[in-house]
Amino acid sequence: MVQKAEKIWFDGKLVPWDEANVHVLTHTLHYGCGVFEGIRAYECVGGRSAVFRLREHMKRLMDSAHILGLTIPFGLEEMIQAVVDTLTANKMKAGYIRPLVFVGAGAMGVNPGSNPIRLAIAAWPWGAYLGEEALQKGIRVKTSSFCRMHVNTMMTKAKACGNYVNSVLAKTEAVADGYDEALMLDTQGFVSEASGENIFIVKNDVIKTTPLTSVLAGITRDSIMTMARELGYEVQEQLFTRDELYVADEAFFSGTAAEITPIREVDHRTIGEGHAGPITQLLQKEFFRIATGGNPDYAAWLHEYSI
Ligand code: PPE
Repeated sequence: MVQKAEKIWFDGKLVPWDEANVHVLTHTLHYGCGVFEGIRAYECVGGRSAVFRLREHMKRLMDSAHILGLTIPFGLEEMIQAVVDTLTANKMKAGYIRPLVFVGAGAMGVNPGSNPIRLAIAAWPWGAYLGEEALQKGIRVKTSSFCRMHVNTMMTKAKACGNYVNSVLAKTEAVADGYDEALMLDTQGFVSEASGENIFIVKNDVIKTTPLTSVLAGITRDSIMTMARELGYEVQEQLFTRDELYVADEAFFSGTAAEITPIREVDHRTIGEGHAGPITQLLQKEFFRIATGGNPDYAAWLHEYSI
């Protein structure tokens, strides 16, 4: 269950959590044509708090809406302020933030027409996405029977609500089969991404991730590539196959919710030593140090606020 907060920002106003409701004929509820974001705020050294890469997330929200042809009735700066207002109204020093742009009620039929475009921003406390133990020990993964969408089937660069039907199918199958997460291949058969995470592998100290074809342009993915290069590692964006993953020295998932989650097993093959490898651990440590304000070189990634 989501841990309830006090207020939700809804179409320009902070409303009580229980009153942030919609009509059953809300267009997006029927056809999935909406876009969303997942953002984290961390409590920082020195008692302040910061939203991690807030501007980049809100820009991606605007891009996602643009791809779907939705015009958000709020500007970038207004939406950035709305996220901060949501956190402060709920006195949240840390948490997960979920902005959602959706097509409201009005006309029915697949054409959204002139139905209102609405924006809600909720925030709640959310610990480790795949469990605290997963961050340390790593998770067990299964290659999904579901492929990630072809680039002309769904718009994979958009963080679109409807895209997540594919994620839900893959994730529920993986969990029902006793795994922690699903790895999806693209329609050509190359490794794509997980239900809510990008993937990285490490081989002979070289870090590799999938290029931005069928995958979401993860902001954590981008942060990791920047950080890793700064730490002196070679990072490649290249297609790879599931058997290249099987023989990797290390592998991990990245995402706002999942942060950096090591992968210890794929399709019953142990990855590396079967626990978080040294490069994964180093990147995890550096990621949390940056997100909590411990590395001044990355101050530009943090949008500070105080409660
Ligand atoms: N791929 C997918 C499909 C995806 O959903 C996410 C985020 C990523 C990659 C990583 O993107 P980024 O967060 O910018 O590094 N998934 C969000 C939703 C998870 C959920 O279960 O809900 C998230 O991590 O917030």
